[in-house]
Amino acid sequence: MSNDVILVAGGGGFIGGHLVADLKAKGFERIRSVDVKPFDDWYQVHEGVDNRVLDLQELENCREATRDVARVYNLAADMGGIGFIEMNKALCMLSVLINTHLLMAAREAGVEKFFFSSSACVYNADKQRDPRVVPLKEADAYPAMPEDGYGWEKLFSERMCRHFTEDFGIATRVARFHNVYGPHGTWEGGREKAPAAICRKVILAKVSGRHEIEIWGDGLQTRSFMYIDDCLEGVDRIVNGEVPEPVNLGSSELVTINELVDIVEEIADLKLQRNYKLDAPKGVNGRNSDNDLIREYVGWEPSVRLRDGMAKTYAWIWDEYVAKYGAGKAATTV
Ligand code: GKE
Repeated sequence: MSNDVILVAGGGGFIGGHLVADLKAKGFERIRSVDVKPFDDWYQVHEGVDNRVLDLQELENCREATRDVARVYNLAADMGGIGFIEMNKALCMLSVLINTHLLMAAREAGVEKFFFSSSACVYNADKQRDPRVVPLKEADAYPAMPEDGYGWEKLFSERMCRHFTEDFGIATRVARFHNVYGPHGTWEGGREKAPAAICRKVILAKVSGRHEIEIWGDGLQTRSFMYIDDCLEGVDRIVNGEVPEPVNLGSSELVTINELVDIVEEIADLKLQRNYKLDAPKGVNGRNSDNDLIREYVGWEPSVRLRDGMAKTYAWIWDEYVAKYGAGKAATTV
């Protein structure tokens, strides 16, 4: 493999940027990293990589990106946390062009393996009404009633991968990511997910001296959050293993959002008055990952404890915050 080009689509994004670093560390020498964002907006730009700015919603650009490529990792999507995906359903659905055109171009280019990053947002809403959720099994995606907009796009694109395998013989792999967090991710601006948002809000409270925090929803909703290192390990195992169907890639450490705030308060050594914004975007009431299938296929599941991953994430966001706003000023976005 080391002489074939590997394409990371969405290499300027949070997970894509970490994936490029991981592939470099594994010794791959011909990596192409493509993102629609200008280089200044990439989360990480790695040296020794064929970095390109291309809009992969266009078929011609996908053809250019897949030239001489043996393996595609598709991490490219217009997405964000629940605040973004609830308000931008059409934009989220337009990511269907990326995966569709990438698959078409990959087929023309003779790509051997194609990885698609799907999401826990494909799961049927009826299975996620109770905060004490029964962990989601892969079969719970059907009958289909996914997250409106974003989830429908992911489910459709999963299906597209399946049929490109069945009809055209491209080996595809699909992982359903459950809320990934870590350093070098979005922490302000509207696309951030809860782990980064809570870190930012706690940091804001700390530096401003206003010891309160706004939490979306009642804080009783539950999630599991996967640290980026587990995500990379899982992607590697899924891509290199025999995994012929979409699998969960997520932590099974279930917490309420209040417990997530407890963890960040403890890391920051701070106690805050909590104000609950009940009309804010909330998403499903409960979501957890059932990891039986991934254990069965690759003999592994995510294991980084939330407390440990959040300590690293908090430290990184603290540095970013202080570099941007200083240690005494308040951020302009909350
Ligand atoms: N983003 C955010 N910001 N969420 C908050 C905040 C805040 O300040 N305060 C509380 N929350 C709550 C949200 O209301 C939601 O109930 C929960 O935290 C998680 O929000 P999230 O991290 O933005 O995203 P979700 O888990 O609801 O959904 C995400 O799921 C992933 C798959 O598991 C999606 O946004 C996708 O990005 C992704 O596919």
